[in-house]
Amino acid sequence: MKRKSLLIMLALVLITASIVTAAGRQEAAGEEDYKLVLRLSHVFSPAEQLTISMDEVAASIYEKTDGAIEIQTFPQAQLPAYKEGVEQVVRGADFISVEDPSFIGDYVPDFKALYAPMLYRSFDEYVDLVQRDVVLDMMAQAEEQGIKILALDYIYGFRNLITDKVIRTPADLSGMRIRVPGTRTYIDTLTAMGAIATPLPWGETLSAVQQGVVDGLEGSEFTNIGTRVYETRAKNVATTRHILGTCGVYISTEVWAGIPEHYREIIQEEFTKGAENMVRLLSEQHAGVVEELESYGVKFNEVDGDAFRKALAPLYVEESGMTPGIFEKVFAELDSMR
Ligand code: X3X
Repeated sequence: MKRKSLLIMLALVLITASIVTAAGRQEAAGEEDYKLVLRLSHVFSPAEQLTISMDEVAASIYEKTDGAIEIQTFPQAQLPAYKEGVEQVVRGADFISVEDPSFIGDYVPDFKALYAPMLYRSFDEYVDLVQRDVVLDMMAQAEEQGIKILALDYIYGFRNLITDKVIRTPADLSGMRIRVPGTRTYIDTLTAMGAIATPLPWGETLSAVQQGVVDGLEGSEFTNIGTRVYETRAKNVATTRHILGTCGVYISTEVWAGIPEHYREIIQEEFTKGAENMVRLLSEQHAGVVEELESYGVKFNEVDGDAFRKALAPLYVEESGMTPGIFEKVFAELDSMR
């Protein structure tokens, strides 16, 4: 009897082992056959580091997955971008949207606290903050809305005012039409700063400046040099540093879940490395870019920072849908770094 029981147990072990092996082989076979093409959309120009970084990350992912994950990159809003790009993600398209976190604010209002004006003194503070629980909680909320966030720190520089007129105080902005991207964060920020916030897609911006449709725009030195804003009549930069320009990388949670786990690990790792590289590069390049802009006749003008901070203070109030105390939590984390 004992011998018979042992034989039955041995048979069961062998059957289980063969099932597991077959499943493993099937999964491996599945991965061998697995192929996914993702279209990645953003608004940046070919000469901007964001564009270069996205192309490098896509190439690295393609190589490390032996071609299983092909990310086709589309700069300059060739595909749906801004709000429409994020909508593609939420709809579950095979699509990656690269926009600043204010565009996620429509789905998770707390992101308006992350991307609020005059919060950060350095790139490093923001990079540190997005790894802390207060932001990880925001990212979890985004996943509940169908948005998997692969990165938040593709920083392209502090946004300053870029105008034909010299600006030093909020009063100097009175009556001035300043182009902004089309989210409440930008509109509310430039309005509080004293301007007439004028939403336009980037593709219409420089012609609007040249034709006098707007009196200026705002953007970083990397925006200025990469899109040749310095060739327009907007030669005065008011160093407000009112918003830290940064992009996130967003993919549908449904699409993400369908990708085999070890490909997901490669994708996540490469986007993380890409952001680290871009922050390092821009930190190294900033002084040289300022010098180059000055050689093109761009003037950098100091501003009354206290006056602008006072003008922006009313914006640090929770809107409907925001977590109670979210601004206090963000301020507390930043204070802990200083
Ligand atoms: O959503 C990504 C950016 O925040 C959009 O900023 P925008 O529309 O001022 O474009 C920045 C330029 O550098 C694009 O070339």
